[in-house]
Amino acid sequence: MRTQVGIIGAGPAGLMLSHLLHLQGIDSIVLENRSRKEIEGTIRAGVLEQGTVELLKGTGVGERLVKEGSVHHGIELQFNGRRHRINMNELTGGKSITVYAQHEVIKDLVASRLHDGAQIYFDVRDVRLLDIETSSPKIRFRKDGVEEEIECDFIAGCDGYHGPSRKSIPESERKEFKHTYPFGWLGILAEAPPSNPELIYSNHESGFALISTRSIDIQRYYLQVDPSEHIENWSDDRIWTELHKRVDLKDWKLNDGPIIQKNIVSMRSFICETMQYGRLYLAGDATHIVPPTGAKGLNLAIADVQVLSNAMKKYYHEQQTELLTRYSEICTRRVWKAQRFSAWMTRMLHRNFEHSPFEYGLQLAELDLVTSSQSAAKSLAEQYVGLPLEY
Ligand code: RFL
Ligand code: PHB
Repeated sequence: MRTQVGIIGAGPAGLMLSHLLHLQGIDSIVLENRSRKEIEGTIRAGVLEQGTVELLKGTGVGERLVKEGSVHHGIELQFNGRRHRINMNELTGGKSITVYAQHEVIKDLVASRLHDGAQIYFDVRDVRLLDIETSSPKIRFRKDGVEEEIECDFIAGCDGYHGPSRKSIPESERKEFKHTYPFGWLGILAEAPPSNPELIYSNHESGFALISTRSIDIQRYYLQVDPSEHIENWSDDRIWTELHKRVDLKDWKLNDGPIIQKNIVSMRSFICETMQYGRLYLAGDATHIVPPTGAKGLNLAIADVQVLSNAMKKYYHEQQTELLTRYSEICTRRVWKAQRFSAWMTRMLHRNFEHSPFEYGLQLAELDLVTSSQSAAKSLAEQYVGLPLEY
């Protein structure tokens, strides 16, 4: 087989890249080791930045997002038993975020790609990258027990943190930065009506809680737990008791209902520099992980492939290699800023049980500042709705 761009991974990064390249008349093949059903059913992100929404709408994959997504003009921060609204819309000159589940974005992208005749191979095995330092890199894999090979001009490694792409770059050529947080998130989906028109990020003495939504009858809630916790230790009753304790106010109670999904994720930051080597370009979680408190992971993945598809367009249509050469440099600037924001939000909102009362006092003062100073709130709002794509 031959294509222009071989894409490993059908997550938001890989599918969106394939879609953007198609719109530029550039051919790609996508390889995914899970089934279509699995990728369309994995529960993850919910918050889309303004720029991500505009890109999805502007490239013809935003129809359902417009109908079913929920546009939010603000978020609420809760601490010391009081709630404070950050009016993002006003603070950013009219910007907003949209709550629309990641697996719905995946469904929309897969449907659009298949409609446009794309080649997506699901359930592939044993994906290997070869000759990435040459001008004709190759991807070998097995499909239904048969060994296959794709020859291409470029490989895009969009295969998440555990995929093989990043590891194909010699260790001596990549610098990796890692940080682990002493926090985990227990996430649930519950059958209940929305509790609040906007997201609530709550800092409580017993730990952080986040109130998000999915639809008029499904809600998404998160609780800070120890990262070594096991989900079996969390009965539905225990989850509801803890959620109510961390978010209820005198005159406001969280809506609860049957829990239809629950799991625990740990939290870390990771950056791989470089994001490119030879003819291999990395994008999304394959090259950076952020803690979910800033809601940036999927948005960064989309920003990466926007830069990459533009660089490839310049290469194929104008024979210019400058943007391709600068891909890693352009993306890592944005990635570091998103890391900074996500780490800051994480530290400000979670309860660190190793902290002294003095450190906890500083944390509450930070929340007080962000919710009382317009310039501090503006900085949060600008980053939450998404910094502009600069290059
Ligand atoms: P993905 O989504 O991990 O996709 C990678 C794909 O590659 C496949 N793959 C392989 N394919 C072929 N061969 C191999 N050997 C392969 N190995 C792996 C995988 O099966 C998969 O389909 O990475 P991508 O595309 O870079 O997208 C990144 C996002 O998924 C991620 O950053 C977000 O989910 C992070 N995130 C959030 N991001 C936001 O922007 N806003 C949010 O509100 C938000 N909330 C969240 C989140 C992540 C969370 N978890 C579960 C960590 C909330 C949570 C709880
Ligand atoms: C979600 O709705 O899943 C969500 C919302 C905000 C975050 C992370 C996840 O910061």
